[in-house]
Amino acid sequence: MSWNGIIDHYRDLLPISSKTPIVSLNEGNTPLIFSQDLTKTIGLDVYLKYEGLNPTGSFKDRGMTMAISKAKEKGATIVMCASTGNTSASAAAYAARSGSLRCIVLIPEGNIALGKLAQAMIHQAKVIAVRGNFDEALTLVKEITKKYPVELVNSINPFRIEGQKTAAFEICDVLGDAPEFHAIPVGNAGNITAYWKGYKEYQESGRSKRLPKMLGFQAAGAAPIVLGRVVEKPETIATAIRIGNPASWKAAVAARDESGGLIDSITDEDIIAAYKILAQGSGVFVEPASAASVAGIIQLSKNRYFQSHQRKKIVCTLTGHGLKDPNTAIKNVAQPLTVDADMKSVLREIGF
Ligand code: AN7
Repeated sequence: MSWNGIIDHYRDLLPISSKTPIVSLNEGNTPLIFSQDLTKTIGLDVYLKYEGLNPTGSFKDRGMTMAISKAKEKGATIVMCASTGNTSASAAAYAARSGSLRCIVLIPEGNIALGKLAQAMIHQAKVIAVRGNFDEALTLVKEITKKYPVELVNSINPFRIEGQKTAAFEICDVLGDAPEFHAIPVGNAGNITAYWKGYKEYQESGRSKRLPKMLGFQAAGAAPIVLGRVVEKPETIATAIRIGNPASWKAAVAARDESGGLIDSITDEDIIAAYKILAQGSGVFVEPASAASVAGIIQLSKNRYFQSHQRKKIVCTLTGHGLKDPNTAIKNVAQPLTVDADMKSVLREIGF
């Protein structure tokens, strides 16, 4: 059976009608990869939901197919978002795919990964770098889209959440039920909101029985939900989640509390350690923000949080592909050596 994207597959659980023009790049249906390496470390069965394998390399595509389809249905001509990079890459691609929508993106100057910038540009979005951070850019976008005929496609757009909840459906479909725990990075907090909505709806519709405890992780320098206050100058190496005032703050807290989970913070050091553990122990290359979910569960495991839950299932969402941010990868590993083009020199380097 061919896969034609999340709207086609989960149509009956999405606010879509026969009149909605579907704009899709066949997103979704991403692999759920069992990690032997992390299962050994954590003591739970660890599965990785590799969202970096979506068409533009991040989970945003699930939300964007919905937001762009609904914008087109409404007759919009321009869409706009603020972005730490992945939303802009996805919006730009889906706007191009729509064949009619113009796309405008505001990014924080100097703080978006190279691959994401390249994507927004090649898809011909109007890219505007602001001298400020994501939160300031989002405030501008909210004001502009309120006053002008421009459709907002950040995750405060409810159709984004609708699309993104399908990742939870896919996990239940593969595992036969929801896992006991779900770990996820938290930035603007749309995705944790979407997963929780998805898990609840699948249970209500009788397609799954269990509800997972939601475990959200923010970077220590950008952890407003953990601190309980806005962070004016968020800082982290994980630029995707360099956000100090998340739009879906309340919904994330509700997901945490209703599920009996938690939202915690991890240091940049631990994020980079988990980033390498994923690449080197599981063979999965993600961008730094995505490693937050794995860094988080390693930390919880060290604190014996999972002690009485041996062999239960935990799913970690890996939100974006490692190729988005090649600079961070190269900076954090040993550089390749250059040798003369002769057998002796090469063999010496291999250790023969
Ligand atoms: C790789 O692109 O906010 O908590 O503007 O790109 O739903 O915001 C990106 C967020 C995690 C956090 N991992 O998700 C944007 C943007 C990656 C991300 C998050 C983002 P939310």
